[in-house]
Amino acid sequence: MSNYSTKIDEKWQKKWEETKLYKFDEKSLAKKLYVLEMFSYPSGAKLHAGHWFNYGPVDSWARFKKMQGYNIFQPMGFDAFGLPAENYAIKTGIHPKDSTLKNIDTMEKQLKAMGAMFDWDHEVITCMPDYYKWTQWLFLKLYEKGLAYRKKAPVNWCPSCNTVLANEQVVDGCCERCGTEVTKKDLTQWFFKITDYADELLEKLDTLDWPEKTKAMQRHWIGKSKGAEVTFKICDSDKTFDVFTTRVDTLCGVTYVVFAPESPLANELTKPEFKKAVEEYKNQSQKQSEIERQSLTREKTGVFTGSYAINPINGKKVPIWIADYVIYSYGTGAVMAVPSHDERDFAFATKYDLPIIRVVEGGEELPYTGYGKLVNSGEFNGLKGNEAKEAIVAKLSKENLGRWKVNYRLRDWLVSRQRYWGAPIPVVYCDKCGIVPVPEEQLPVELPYNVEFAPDGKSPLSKSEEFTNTTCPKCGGHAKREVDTLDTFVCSSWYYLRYADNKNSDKAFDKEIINKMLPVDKYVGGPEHACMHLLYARFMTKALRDMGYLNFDEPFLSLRHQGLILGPDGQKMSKSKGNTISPDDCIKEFGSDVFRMYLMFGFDYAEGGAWSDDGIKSIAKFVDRIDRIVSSYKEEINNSSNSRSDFGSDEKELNYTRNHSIKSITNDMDKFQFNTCIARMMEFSNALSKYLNTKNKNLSLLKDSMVDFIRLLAPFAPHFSEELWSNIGMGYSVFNQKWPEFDEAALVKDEVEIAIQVNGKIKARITIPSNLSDEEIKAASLNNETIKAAAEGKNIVKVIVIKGRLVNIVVK
Ligand code: ANZ
Ligand code: ZN
Repeated sequence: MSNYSTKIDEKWQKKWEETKLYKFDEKSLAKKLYVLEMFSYPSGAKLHAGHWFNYGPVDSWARFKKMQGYNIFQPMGFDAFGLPAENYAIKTGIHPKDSTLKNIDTMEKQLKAMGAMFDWDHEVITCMPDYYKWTQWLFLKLYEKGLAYRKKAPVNWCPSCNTVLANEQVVDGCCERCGTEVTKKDLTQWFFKITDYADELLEKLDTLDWPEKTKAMQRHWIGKSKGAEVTFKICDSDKTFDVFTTRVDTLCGVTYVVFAPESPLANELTKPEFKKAVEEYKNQSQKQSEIERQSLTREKTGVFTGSYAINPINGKKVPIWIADYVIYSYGTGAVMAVPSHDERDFAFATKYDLPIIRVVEGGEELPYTGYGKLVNSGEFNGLKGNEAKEAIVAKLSKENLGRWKVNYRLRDWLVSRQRYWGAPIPVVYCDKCGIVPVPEEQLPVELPYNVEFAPDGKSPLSKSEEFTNTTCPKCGGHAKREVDTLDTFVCSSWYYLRYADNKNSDKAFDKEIINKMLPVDKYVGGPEHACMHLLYARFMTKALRDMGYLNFDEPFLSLRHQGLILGPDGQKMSKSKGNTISPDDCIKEFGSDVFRMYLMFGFDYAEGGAWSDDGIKSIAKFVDRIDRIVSSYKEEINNSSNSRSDFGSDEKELNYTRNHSIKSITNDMDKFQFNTCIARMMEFSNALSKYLNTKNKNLSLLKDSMVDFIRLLAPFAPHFSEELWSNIGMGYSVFNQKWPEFDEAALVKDEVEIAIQVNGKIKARITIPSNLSDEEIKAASLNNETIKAAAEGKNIVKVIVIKGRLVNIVVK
């Protein structure tokens, strides 16, 4: 068994801490490298294998960069507000603050046991008043700028979490957190105007070194759509309404128009005799999720309002319907229906017997959704595609009945929550003054401790008289505090800024510091954050930039995702399935370096995969092997009196592997291909071991190779390598060593193996000196016994030499 154990872990962790080895050097910012892993949520479940998979390999990468001379800033903290602590409190009666702080304590210990280079001096905990004071400040700044506003709107409601949700938190119609189907409620809520940044959020994606898939998801979520807005008049009324269409060329084919059930105008234009049916329909559609409503296959339903509209292009009267396949929050919440060229309209018109008029040529059957020459379109007949669109918009715009329009799928970010464990929204409501922001000097608006937080759909803070009743900062009269709290995604939308200046008590952060420390150079975390955290953080950075608080455009220049570590059964780890792997147990058994190295070797970083007990055991054996190599190395160095100084073939072989390892590992580390790095380390260790068994060694080469080996190993097995480094008599610390460089000359092998073909078929392989000329290679090939036999009695027509690879002999 090896000498490596958790004792070694502890020994070096202590020393690292005492010597402040990983302290970020604030004075040398020229080579700063901000390495960030998504901070974790302090849940009761402690650190799991997934946290380790995020933090361990990335820490190794940061160590590699440190050895390359970078000044590493790698902070850690806790995303500490949020529902799980509150739900846990409801279940157990333990106050969220108490359970959260206790969990943070445990997780800090676990994180320290990992031995990562986290700079704990920069820790950030979002549920502490010294942090959320600034989250509230941010809210006030956005409010001043008109980027935070309150409005009544149909919003997503999770009946199980008892709170509203942002659009981004609704996944396939269900609550992202608990999986319950989301319903709609009309509520007055706070929003951040992320839509003001839709274009920049979209365009700047091209400049980012992010996984393509993640960029594609954000692009889709932002959903830029270019089309036209067309104004319809309502018959017997002076009212008008707009529709958004991407197919204005089909305008003459409109046979009815449709409003979303939530549309207030739809209510107004419903004729008395249709009121009852419309009311019923609205109630029923409220129960449907947005996904259901947008589903192409679901049977379309709707009701007639009794009113008509005028198609502005041809003056035709068309009926106005209400149907839930039209989404209130998209476009204008109303559509012009063209059943001949739109699938959904076609299904609807067929069901309700509405007219279907073809206006685009092409396809045999209707609906035909492609482009083609217009028909049944009066003066526009014969025009096609964009030309037709241009002509129609031109005509409409003369009477101000149509215009080009860009639409986005992205909606403003709903940030208020009807829950307890979050940052209170810093505004008060005064009978006289209305909405009054809490003045900055009065921040933080502290979250009171003694609150009845069991959920009943009302904000828990509303039940605290002490909290709600206050005086108006403007007029001094009686006022009530906002009782909703901020979505925890608001807390995490700016934590990477606070890390850089976490102790600042006058400001959220100092502009000068921030501008030097950011953007984050490498950000690593789960891919599930594509359309939430990663989008929100980008928005927040841009908003702060435009308010003059920082001067960069994007928070995270380079992003990587880690895959998912599954249980040994290939299933997602979960307590109920009993397939979880406890990092604590593994570390106790194998030491943290073995655990880390297994994670790096056993999986493709971006893919993850199923846990294997044999896998981690084989890494433990690898560590033992290294330990033995270093022992016999020491013996050799101490006892050998003579050493050869030249390079024989054994030396060349070792030196080749050594340099090859350095080159490949340096390359692969930058690509986050950790598994191949460890594979190279295994090869290198085999080469060392083999060389140690040769006689008459070149000790200087042996020493250089050993030193390089331990320097290469250091990022992957930080504690173990530090121990080995000291064992072979080198000074503290291996992490102050330079990353080894390779010698290109050593990578030129003296000999190469080439294949010899006869008429294109490989007949033999020979090993020849790599510096032979074409003529010499030719001669060597023809001299080979197998080839001689194969060519016997035949005419050699041609010999083609492809240097370093093969020779083809053409015979007849
Ligand atoms: C008439 C039309 C004719 C359309 C045709 C399509 C084909 P994207 O690309 O997603 O932006 N639409 C507009 N607002 C809607 C809403 N609130 N709810 C449901 N559907 C809505 O899609 C734009 C198209 O989706 C619009 O173009 C409109 O239908 C529909 F042959 O207008 B189209
Ligand atoms: Zn007032």
